Parts: sequence; C-alpha cells; structure tokens
Amino acid sequence: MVPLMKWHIVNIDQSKIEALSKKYKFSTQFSRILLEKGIDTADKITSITSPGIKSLHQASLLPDIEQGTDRIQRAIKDGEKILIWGDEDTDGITATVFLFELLKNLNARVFYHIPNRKKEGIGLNTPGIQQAANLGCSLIVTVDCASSDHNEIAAAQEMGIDIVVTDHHEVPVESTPHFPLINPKRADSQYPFPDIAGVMVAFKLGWFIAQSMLSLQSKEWQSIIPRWYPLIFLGTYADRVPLKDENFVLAHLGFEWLQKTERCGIRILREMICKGNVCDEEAVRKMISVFSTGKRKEFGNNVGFQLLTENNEDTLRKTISRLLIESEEWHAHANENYKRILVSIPQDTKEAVIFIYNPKLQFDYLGFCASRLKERLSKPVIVASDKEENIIGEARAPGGVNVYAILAKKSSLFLSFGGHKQACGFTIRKEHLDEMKQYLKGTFPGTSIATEQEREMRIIDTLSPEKITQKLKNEILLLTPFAHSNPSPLFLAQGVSLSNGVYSYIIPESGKSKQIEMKNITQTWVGIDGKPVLLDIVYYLNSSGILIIADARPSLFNEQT
Ligand SMILES: [Mn+2]
Repeated sequence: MVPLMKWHIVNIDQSKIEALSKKYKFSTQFSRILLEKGIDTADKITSITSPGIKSLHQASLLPDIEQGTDRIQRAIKDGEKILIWGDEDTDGITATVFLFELLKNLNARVFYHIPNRKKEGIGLNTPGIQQAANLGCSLIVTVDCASSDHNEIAAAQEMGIDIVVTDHHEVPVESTPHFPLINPKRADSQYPFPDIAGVMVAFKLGWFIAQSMLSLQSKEWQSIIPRWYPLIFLGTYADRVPLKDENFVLAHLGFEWLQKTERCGIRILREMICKGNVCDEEAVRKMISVFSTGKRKEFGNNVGFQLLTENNEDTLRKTISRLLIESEEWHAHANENYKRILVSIPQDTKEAVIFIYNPKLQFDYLGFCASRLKERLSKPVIVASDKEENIIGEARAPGGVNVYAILAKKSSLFLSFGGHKQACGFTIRKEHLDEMKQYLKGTFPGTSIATEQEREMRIIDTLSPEKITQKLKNEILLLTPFAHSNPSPLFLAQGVSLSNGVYSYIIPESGKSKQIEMKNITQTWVGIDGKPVLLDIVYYLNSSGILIIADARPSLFNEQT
C-alpha cells in the first residue's frame, strides 16, 4: 500500500508576504503562493503578470545557432530542397510543423519526415536519409532528435547531404560534432535554461533565422508568432519539461491561444474535446493523447502533422473521432499491461532501481508502465520486453534522479540509447540481459532521494473555500497551465462536510451555490450514525476555477500539521 501523504503547511516569512502584497497589490494568499514558488524578483514577477517574448532568453545563446542559420539561409537562397526530420511524439510533431511553416513562409523548398518509431526507431536512419537524397534534398534539419546519431550523420554527409541538428536530448560526452549541433544540453552551451523542449529549440532557431533574413524587430516577430504559441505549448507540456522560466511564459501564452486560435485542427480538437469549449489541463492531456495515437497508424504521412496543418473540417472531424476511440483503447490496453506487472512486484523491495523484464509486455506500453510504476514507488523504474531478436527497455525516474547517467555507464551494451535524465530508452541484445540485471542490482548513490519530500503535500495555507475571492481566483489563473512541475497551489479546509463525493457551498459574493468535485477518492465517508463524517480536505483550483479535492481525511483522525 502507498503510505499516506504528509500534509505540510509551508512556513513563509510574514514580512516578505506583506512587502510583496504592498508593492504589487497582490492578495496575501497570492503573495504566499509566489514566495513558495520562489517567484520573488521583479523579472520573475513580470513574467507572471505580463508574460511576453521579452522574458525569453536570446536565441543567439544556443550553441552553433549561427552556423546552423547560415547553412539554412544559403539553402533557401539557392533553392535547395530542405527536409525537416522530426520525431513521432507531440514535441517532435509540433516542432516539425513549426519549422516547416516558418521555412515555407520564407519561400524555402521544404519537406518533412517523421519516422515511424515502431519501424524506424527514434532519430535519423540511413534508409530514410537515402529517401531524402532520392527526393533531391541537400540539407536535413532535425528537430527533437539526432544528438547522438553520429554514424547516420556521417552517412548523410557521404551522400552529399548536410545536417543541422536541433535537439534537447542528452548529448553523449564523447561527442565532438562535425555538424551544427544546436542543443542547450551540450557541455559547452552557454544557454541559461537548458530544460526546454525540442519545439522550443526549433522555435529559437526559427526566430534567429527570421531575424537574420528579414531583420525583424522583436515587436514584428511578436505580432507574427501567436499562430505558433499553441504548438509550442503542446510540445512543451507533452514533454513534461518544468513549466518554469521561459517554458512557463510560452506555455501560458500558448494555453491562452489554444482557446482562441483559428488553426483548424486545434479548433476542431477544442470543439470535440473541451467541455463548453473551455480547455483545461485535462482537455490538453486528451489532445496530446490524440497526437500520440495518431503516430501509431499509417494513414498517409504523419497523422499528427496532418491534424495541425489540414483545413478540411470533415476530414479533421473523422480523423479525430477515430483517434479518440483508438486513444481510449490504447489506454485500456496500457492499464492492462500495467496491472500485469504491478502484481509481480514485491511492494517492499529494497532495490534502488526496479528492473522488470517481461517478454509478454507489449512494446507500445513500456514507457507508460515505467512512468506509472515510478510514480507509485518513487524510484527509478526500467521496464523491458522483447522486440524482435533484441530487448527494448524504457526507464523513468523521479525528479532529481538521473537514470540516464546510471544507464550511460553501461553504454557499451546498448545497440541504441538516448533520452533525458528522467526518461530514456535503450535496446540491448538478449545475451546481455543478465549482465544488465546484475548491474542494476547494485547500489546507486542518490537514487533514493527526496522520497520523504515526494510524499509530502506542500499546503499554502488554511483557507475555507468560502473565503476564496474572485481576486484570488484571477491571481491564481496567472499561474496556469498547471502541471507536475508547476502544481496548482494547495489549500487546506478543515471540518468540511462531504457527502456522495460532492461538497456544496455558497459563494458569499454572488450567493450562488457551487460544488467541489471529488477526484482522488471515490467512497463516501459515513459515520456509524449514517451521517457524513466531517473531513479535512486539501484542495486546489483548476484552470477553469473549479475546486478539486487532492486529498481528504476525517477531521477526527487528522493530526495537526
Ligand atoms: Mn522532445
């Protein structure tokens, strides 16, 4: 059983709260929230109160961006054919669409290829490069992939194709690139905030190209880019990079533009997914699952790319309906696979890294299973299965644990390997399975970090729902969209009566009655007298302003925090 979450009301310096509230006319609660999130400087506060491109880091700080831009610019001027090489996840798809449209607008002769992961794997591959050569392309620009594809890049160069890599995955230490490698995670990168998604790297490159070709001022650029905000947001949100710093700025703008963009595919998605046409985080997750479902089928090219660029409403509606059904089926299968491995794991295992090899698991669901299990155990988890004659594995780790580094020590065993500190994948030969298993049984310093902290709910303050003012609601909305790395602020309400999973109360300002939905618990709490038990609840506001319960306990049993 998963132990109960500890409730902890954060301790914040009262004088700082007062100073912030006075200076910016924030409510006390909002000042507490900001201070808890470490948003305490004028710059950080501006990025929240008026987010705009002025809060973004200079594209010129990305390594090799000038060399990359020069090569692309030359290709555009000389009428060379350029191929954008993407990746099949939402980050990769949105990055491909962005760069494709930007280069088209600059009159480039541009094509794209999003490899099918199941057949082609991730990143560049030689048969695909050969196809690009057959098309007559002399330049490939990658997005969201290829930092470690040195062999394929060498093969491309031999075929007379130049490569510009844009990526955000970890860069192997031994690499000395002979091509422009635009990646904020390079050891020599000066970029101040490396935790950006692939679509953000592509966006920065696009900005740099537009600036140097059209001598655009920031203002002009700002007036052009809202059409791409939702794409940057979706890629950023899907890739689970921390929604802080410039990620937050573009996610906030993109989340806002998601509700009003005229991009046909997103408009139809919105109509079909968002209740009352309001997109909250849950709707966003559903949209993302549509993109990740699209990739697995082959109706033409990449379905996600088509969704974002298509203008025919009927086609879009048909495709989206089909994908929604398939996405539900996918999740049902994924959950079945997860349950299958869940029963096989001793819950009290002492091992630092959980390694599960089960040839019955389907390749498609390995990442899902590893993610879920990592959440449950707060430990690094690797889930592996057979793929043809080899073994393929997906690793996930909680924040602060670098499972990439743990696996990188065994890189000599891998046929392929790549990803991020907290999420990566590999392929090994079957004969190396035992060596891998043995290695992962070892001890890894730093893997059992923060489990105590992860089991703790950091609560902003005690606040009964009746006391939430419209001002505080509006202030909290400035912090949307919420995600794991940008959690919605939690409040504690004590002695609340709760029946049938719904808590009704009256808003003092309007006299209207409101209800709190129960999301995390399903039982009704009833005492021996049959009446609802009074509860202490931890709750938050979602981006539609609805109060959601995150945790609840009978007041009777609750220890004071
Ligand atoms: Mn990515």
